[in-house]
Amino acid sequence: MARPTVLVLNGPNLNLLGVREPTIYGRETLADIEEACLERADTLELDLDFRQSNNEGQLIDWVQEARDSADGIIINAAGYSHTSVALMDALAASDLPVIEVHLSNIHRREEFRHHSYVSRVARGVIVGLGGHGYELALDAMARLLATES
Ligand code: CA2
Repeated sequence: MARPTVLVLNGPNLNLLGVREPTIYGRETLADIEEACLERADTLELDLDFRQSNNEGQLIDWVQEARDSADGIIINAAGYSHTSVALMDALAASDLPVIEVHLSNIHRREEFRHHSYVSRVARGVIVGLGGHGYELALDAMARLLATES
């Protein structure tokens, strides 16, 4: 039987992880997080499609395509979490389970980060646990897919 596919989307500036601002986001790079996710996904018998873009339209295109190519979406939309109604609409239209991840605890930070449009369409939200949050999201997604399909 085919393994379920989970699309992991990363938004703007996350390509800079580990390179700039280590005091907020730590020293782990996005490539490190991808590697840990690949390992975790393999243990969970999931296929992983891990991507990053700085472009809102590109993220929306990938969410639209996921309807036919993925079984669930894990997303750290970065700055677009707080601004993008369009990305929220695309996630809602995908009809796929969505789990939102943030490396930092957005609720301990500036007021403008406390609201996320993505949260409104997410089944669950994991914040403040760094790269480990992505692995926890994969665990949760595996359980959702196993119990709901
Ligand atoms: O905590 C998170 O994961 C965020 O999604 C990260 C976003 C921020 O806008 C959200 O409020 C919370 C920022 C991603 C940019 O990451 C950088 C990494 C290194 C250097 C500069 C930015």
